[in-house]
Amino acid sequence: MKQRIIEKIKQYETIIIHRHVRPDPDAIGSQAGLKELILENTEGKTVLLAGEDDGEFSFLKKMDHVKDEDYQNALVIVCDTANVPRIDDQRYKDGKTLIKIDHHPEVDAYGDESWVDVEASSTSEMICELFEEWSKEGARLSDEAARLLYAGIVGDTGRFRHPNTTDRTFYWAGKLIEGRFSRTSLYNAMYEKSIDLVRMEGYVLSNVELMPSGAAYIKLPKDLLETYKVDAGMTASIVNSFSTLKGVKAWVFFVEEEDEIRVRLRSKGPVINDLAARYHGGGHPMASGATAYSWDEAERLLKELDEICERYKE
Ligand SMILES: [Mn+2]
Repeated sequence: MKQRIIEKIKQYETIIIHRHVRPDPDAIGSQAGLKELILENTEGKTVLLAGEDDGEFSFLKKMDHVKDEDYQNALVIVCDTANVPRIDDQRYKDGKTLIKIDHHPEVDAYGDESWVDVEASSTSEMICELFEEWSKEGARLSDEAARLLYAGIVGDTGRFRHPNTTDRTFYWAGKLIEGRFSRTSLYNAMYEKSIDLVRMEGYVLSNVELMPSGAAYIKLPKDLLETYKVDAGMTASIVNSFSTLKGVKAWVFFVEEEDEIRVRLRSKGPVINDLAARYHGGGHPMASGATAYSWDEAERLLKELDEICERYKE
């Protein structure tokens, strides 16, 4: 599969790389890291990054302006996205050939070629594996590619703490830090928080509820977010703020938006992506997202999470 993907990359003059909406460091890291890898090892290709520019992680890479006509005869590669509606920029289907590269459990099987590896910590780690295959023909990895892929791995493993971290992950982390980039600046940029968000985190820590089952939750209604001058998207960076709470097995953030409640689920044992899937979402077994359309629906989800934690045996 890796060889087939490399062959496709060599065949096409224009390559457009997509990733999921509301990108995280792995989405941008794998997308932009792949672009760097291609540019470093080929000549005369146009490689474009599609998707909306994201304020939070734009220090990783700015997106390109992709025109409709760019898709004619283009190879399109989608990174880190299990389901088609979550692909940022739905023109992904307008190219000549489509390739999926992802580490999430498969939701939509799309693409003329599809490489899904749920054992990989991150899509960025998969791009490292693609590089390894390509390096048999002498391919090289630039410092910038190393910085981007390292950011993706760090992001998806929660700085090598999550159980998706394997010996392969550490192997690649070791290889990537041979690149010349400042890990200190990268960490600072990835994890810095505004004073508003720090105060919001203070609220979360003071108001988290821990149920006897080991399920924990926090509700962040719209007016509260307004008081703290924090928007729903920003709460992603504080979702692990009480992960070290003694007795917690799985937890949920309910973040109210205009006409829906965004649900961020995390776990230290019980599998929660089936639950997320029942509430218009999905994701990894230990980290998922969902949507509730009312506080009643949010309550039902919480009750199910409570039962899942109750049943869970280590
Ligand atoms: Mn990922």
